[in-house]
Amino acid sequence: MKIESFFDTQSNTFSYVVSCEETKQCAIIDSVKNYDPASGRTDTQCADDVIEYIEKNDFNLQWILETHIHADHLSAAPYIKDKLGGKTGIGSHIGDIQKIFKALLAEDDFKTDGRQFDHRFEDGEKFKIGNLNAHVIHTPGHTPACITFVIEDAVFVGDTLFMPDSGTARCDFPGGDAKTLYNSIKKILSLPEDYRIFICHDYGSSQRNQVANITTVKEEKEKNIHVGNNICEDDFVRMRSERDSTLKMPFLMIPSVQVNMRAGAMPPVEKNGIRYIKIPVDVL
Ligand SMILES: N[C@@H](CCC(=O)N[C@@H](CS)C(=O)NCC(=O)O)C(=O)O
Ligand SMILES: [Fe+2]
Repeated sequence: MKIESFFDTQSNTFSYVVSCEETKQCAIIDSVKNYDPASGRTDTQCADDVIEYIEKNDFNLQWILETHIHADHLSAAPYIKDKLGGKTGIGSHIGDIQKIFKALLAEDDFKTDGRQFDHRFEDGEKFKIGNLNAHVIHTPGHTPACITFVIEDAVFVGDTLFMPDSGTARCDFPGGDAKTLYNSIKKILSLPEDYRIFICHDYGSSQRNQVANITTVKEEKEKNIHVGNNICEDDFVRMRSERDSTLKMPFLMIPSVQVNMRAGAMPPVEKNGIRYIKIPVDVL
């Protein structure tokens, strides 16, 4: 198994390509399409870097996976699928979050059964990337539909855990819940201690100048500033709620959710042939 990391400096997101060296099959986890809300223009540089890596290595793209409906960047899934093929996949609770944003955005025709994605992964579902063994753990809390991919000894936790010195993800998005996140994190921390954890965002920390993205179950268990050292549920929920009340909405929250709930597709064209992203006023 080979794992390549890609970092988007606009949203501080790590995307991954996980490949099976025997079969040359691969999966992308959490791709990024850049977006400038001032001009409404998208940019595919991040996704192109991933595509170039896959093509250069002669890999065949089997899966385009999302750990959750991201609220801080647009997914590049349809762009990548168009170039390389592959099946898109997300957690089976996707409908819960689609319903929330359908109501918020008054998208009457939008279907909330997750059909926009090729596959919806159930909790515990097993799948393959070439000869690599993978399975899914339902890890809600940051959003109701978050999942973690365990691929051999590599754990792609999305936004549940961050690096040990950075803690955990926020729980104040619609449908988020700190108690639920605490219990999801417990599931991740019960994996073997030597399993590697690959995180989805890093915003740096006071203790290091550079971003980082790889740790282990053991390190998170011992050193994570929000959940390490057996912090109890009540203390976690109190800390998380206090911290969340200080955080601003992500810069790209509104564009991200309405594109990502469509598996990365833009909203449908209007009569003039143009696609629009809506902004709900005085709601969020
Ligand atoms: N400043 C970033 C914040 C992004 C953000 O809120 N990230 C979420 C994950 S999608 C989070 O959990 N952040 C935790 C934190 O900022 O402490 C932005 O505007 O994009
Ligand atoms: Fe997130």
